[in-house]
Amino acid sequence: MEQSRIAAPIGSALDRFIKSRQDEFPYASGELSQLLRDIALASKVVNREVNKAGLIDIMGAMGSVNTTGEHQQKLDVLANIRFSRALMKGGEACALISEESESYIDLNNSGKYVIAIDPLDGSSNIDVNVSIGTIFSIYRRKSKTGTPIQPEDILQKGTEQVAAGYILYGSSTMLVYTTGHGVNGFTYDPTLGEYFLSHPDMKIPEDGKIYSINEGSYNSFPEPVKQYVQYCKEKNYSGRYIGSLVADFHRNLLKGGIYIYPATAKDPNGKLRLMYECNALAFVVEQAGGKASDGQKRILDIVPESLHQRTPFFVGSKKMVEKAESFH
Ligand code: P6P
Repeated sequence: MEQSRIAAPIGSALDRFIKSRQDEFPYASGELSQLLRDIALASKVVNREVNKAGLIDIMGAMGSVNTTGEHQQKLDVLANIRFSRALMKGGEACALISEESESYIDLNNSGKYVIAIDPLDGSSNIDVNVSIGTIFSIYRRKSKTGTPIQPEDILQKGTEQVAAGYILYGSSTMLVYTTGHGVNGFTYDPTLGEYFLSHPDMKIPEDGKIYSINEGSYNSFPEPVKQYVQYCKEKNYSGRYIGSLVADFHRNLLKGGIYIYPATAKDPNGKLRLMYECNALAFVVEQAGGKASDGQKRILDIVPESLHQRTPFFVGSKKMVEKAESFH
């Protein structure tokens, strides 16, 4: 019989919390715990740079574009370097999939885990001081450790995630993650350089009255999406769209709501990427009692065919996602 877990008290430091939950990780002898610590450490460095963005000349686009054609802001590049370095030095991850890298990065070590990451999502908001975020997924490698990375290590569907989460660099910085045993949120105290448990066992309200979608693309939405948007208007729901996925997702997680990035004329498969944006948030939202689909199919069941593949994304309160799906 599973030992009833004593809830960690609010204010527990992240390190202590991770250690106290280590027994939840099957056959992990501390590597996954260390990996979560490596990610948290990198986020503290990125947080410092995000908060200084206005002071040091790292604002604004770096001129280059990333693998998916989006203008790279300097902080994107810095965040990618910070997370890659932390994971490489940490030694627990053998490969890294990143929005900022065309193909996966072989970290040349015998780590048991593969990380998929969007180092800084919503970075076009940096210059206007809007919240931005990091999104990450953790998978176990399928092939034998110490052998060359195989395609089956890299293109894994969302149900294979062993952990996932995000960091929100907002009015306060928060780390929210799951290892498949619920969702816990930690708030960063920069004066102590530590994350503390502030939102234990997070659950998304089953229903809500907030819908997040870029209605500027309304004319090119698929018919079912147009019908759902009209439905939201008839119900007098609130439209809330920050233009930063992690910020919209986090607000909806706390208050109830739905975020939709559907197929549009510009992005016929949707704009968001399966491997390092949608899968992680789909895992978190399901663990919090919510739902995530492409409008019809469960996100976590989508078998990836390429690293940067996009998917329409409907994520949030279970009843709201189901209502949106009912128009399809
Ligand atoms: P649009 C940011 O580029 C992002 O990936 C998400 O963070 C955000 O929700 C979305 O794209 C905004 O896209 O087309 O509405 O500006």
